[in-house]
Amino acid sequence: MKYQSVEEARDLPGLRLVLTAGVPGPWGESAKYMVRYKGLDFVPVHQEGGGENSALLDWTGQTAAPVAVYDDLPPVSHWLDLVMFLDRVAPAKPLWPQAAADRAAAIGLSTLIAGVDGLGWNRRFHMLAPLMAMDEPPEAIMRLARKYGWSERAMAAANDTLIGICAELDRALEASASEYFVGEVPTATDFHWAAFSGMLKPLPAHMNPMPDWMRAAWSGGDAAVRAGLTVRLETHRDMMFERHIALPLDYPEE
Ligand SMILES: N[C@@H](CCC(=O)N[C@@H](CS)C(=O)NCC(=O)O)C(=O)O
Repeated sequence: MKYQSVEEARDLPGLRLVLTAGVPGPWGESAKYMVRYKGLDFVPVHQEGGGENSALLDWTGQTAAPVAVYDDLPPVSHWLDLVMFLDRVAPAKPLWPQAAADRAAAIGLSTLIAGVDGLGWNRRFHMLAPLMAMDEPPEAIMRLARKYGWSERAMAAANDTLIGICAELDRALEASASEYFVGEVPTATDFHWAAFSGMLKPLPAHMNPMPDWMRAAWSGGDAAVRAGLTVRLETHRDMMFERHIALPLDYPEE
């Protein structure tokens, strides 16, 4: 996989997927897994995590990854819109269940994983904490802290929130009649969990060659938080990578 720059990609036809270079950002990873699961071709486009990303801002009205842009349709940059959008442009292998109650359950669980104040959101506070404790945090860190709601208070609440989220995900999986969170086939929730669970226990280096600093941050933290990754939840994650997601993960620097 090789990224195009925003300038190169913005006038191309078809699907462009903006991804953070060099790290397995779980919002971008899960988007990529789902695009590939659907068998869609896409042009990967470069985003610099924590960077200014001014060309991306000019193109899509925001600076984070992922963003999906299809032909001349409006850019889609929120995780929920992104799943809805993929089901719209490629209805085969739907990522949400059809039945309303199942759909509501899957979207609710994905919100706990990928949404504001969800698993990824709170685990990011853990990553930012040591950097925000520096006398002069780097500019990129300050930018991320501002963008993603860092505060001492948010950080203080993160452990309990994470423990509650993992308990609910485990309960949902236990209650499911299949190996997937909701229904008999994978939904977006299963892909979200596969990507975001790495923030509690990354896949080994030969499958996920992530930078050491990030592996350390994602492997660390309070024991009760890490224990939230139950055997059941980890088994589900491994099943997803065996059946539905290509390894090793690829997120080149350039
Ligand atoms: N708008 C996105 C936000 C996704 C997100 O949090 N992206 C992060 C993680 S990969 C990111 O791009 N961080 C680096 C940055 O903002 O520069 C959503 O809520 O779905």
